[in-house]
Amino acid sequence: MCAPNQVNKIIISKPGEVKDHTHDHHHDHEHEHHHHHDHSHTDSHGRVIELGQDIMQFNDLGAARNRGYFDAKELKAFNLVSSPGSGKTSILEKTLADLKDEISFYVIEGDQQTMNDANRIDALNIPVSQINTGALCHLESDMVYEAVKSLNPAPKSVLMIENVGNLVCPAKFNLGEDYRIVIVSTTEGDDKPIKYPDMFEGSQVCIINKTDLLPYLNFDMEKAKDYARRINPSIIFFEVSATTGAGMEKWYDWLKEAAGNSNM
Ligand SMILES: Nc1nc2c(ncn2[C@@H]2O[C@H](COP(=O)(O)OP(=O)(O)O)[C@@H](O)[C@H]2O)c(=O)[nH]1
Ligand SMILES: [Mg+2]
Repeated sequence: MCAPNQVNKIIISKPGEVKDHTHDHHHDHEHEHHHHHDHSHTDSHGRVIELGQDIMQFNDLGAARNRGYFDAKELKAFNLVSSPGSGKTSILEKTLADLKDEISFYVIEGDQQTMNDANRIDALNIPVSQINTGALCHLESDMVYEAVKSLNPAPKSVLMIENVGNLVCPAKFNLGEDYRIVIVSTTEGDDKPIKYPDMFEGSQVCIINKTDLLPYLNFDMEKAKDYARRINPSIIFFEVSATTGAGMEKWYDWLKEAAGNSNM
């Protein structure tokens, strides 16, 4: 696997946004990404719902295109979603460090701003592309297409996509991934699944992180799982601590199998 000499960056330009901040960054590989929200898709009455439907259709088409790309490369894609700070990047860092000799990984990082997470992945010598979504609270399929093309992953590799930290918007945007993994941490409380059901409904796996903090919290593990199962009876749980490494082996076993198996 070849290590990147620089972290790739994609910036989403938004309508009416002053673009000069996009030129502040000192990275050679910037792509101006003219996002489809630039277009006016309202009807003569300016009805917002039409715009919404159009965005979803556009996203679903892009997701299908991504699927074709992933399938052609026999690549498995995992979409990691959570609230900010649940530990997506920490789990990713530990997983990549522990499995990079067994699996050929590529990473797409989505954040509103900064290269911070991509730099954390780059430090492990894993090819990574950072997408800064600006005003958008989620990744969309066309952004992932641009990023994955720039990464040009090797056949039969694994693409890890860290979505923008948010339990609402990313639920609606299919990226063409094979699996969506929702991460919750013990510090967030055990009622997240019933507060944000859409995110749990569409995820095949739920990682419960920061189990090392359980002694200090009143997080009820069984209650959290029960809430999630009410929404999605087949969801699979892994209880982990990215900090101590507890429980990570079971997650790795699942990931290795999912990376080698056909789509769900
Ligand atoms: N105690 C504890 N802290 C953790 C754990 N995983 C992540 N953190 C901390 O939680 C914070 C947010 O983690 P990060 O991986 O950046 O979350 P992200 O925003 O979901 O990518 C950081 O300060 C991490 O060190 C864990 O298992 N236990
Ligand atoms: Mg992160």
